[in-house]
Amino acid sequence: MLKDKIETALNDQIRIEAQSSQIYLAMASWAETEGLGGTAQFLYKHSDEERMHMLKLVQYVNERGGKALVPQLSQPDRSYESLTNLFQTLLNHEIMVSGEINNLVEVCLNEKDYTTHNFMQWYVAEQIEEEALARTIMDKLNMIGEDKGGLYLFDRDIESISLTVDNTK
Ligand code: OFO
Repeated sequence: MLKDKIETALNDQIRIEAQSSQIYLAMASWAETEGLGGTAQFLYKHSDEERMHMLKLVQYVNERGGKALVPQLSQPDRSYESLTNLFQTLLNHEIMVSGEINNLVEVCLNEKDYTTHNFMQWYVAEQIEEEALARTIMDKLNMIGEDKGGLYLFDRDIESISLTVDNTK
């Protein structure tokens, strides 16, 4: 049985993962309308992955005798100044998420819930990968700058970048 504090913290994380999925969906849609098809596909995939992260938490909470809450979400930004602006927003968001996951891990330790602590390690590892990937993308975009040819190649290649992650585990 989950302690109340843990259940609340996990439900907060469900909301964050759902909101991440929503934000990346909005980013994907913006990219698609800007003719950035590769970037759009990358972000649609990213949005799906965040939904899986949410789902894993929903099922975990319910399996442990808690009640997962499906959250209300806020409207994400509809447009971005540029690809660099979009991916900087994504990186900042992932840094925020990593901080929230660390807080959740701390709650697990304080409450001596080692099962949830163990479950959360997947998310800790995932955040390292996602932040690293977002930083690599930002490095590339900073290198490219305003160069249209470079941006064309970036958009073509990003589609094949995978976000790590085996969500089946
Ligand atoms: Fe859920 O991994 Fe990013 O936010």
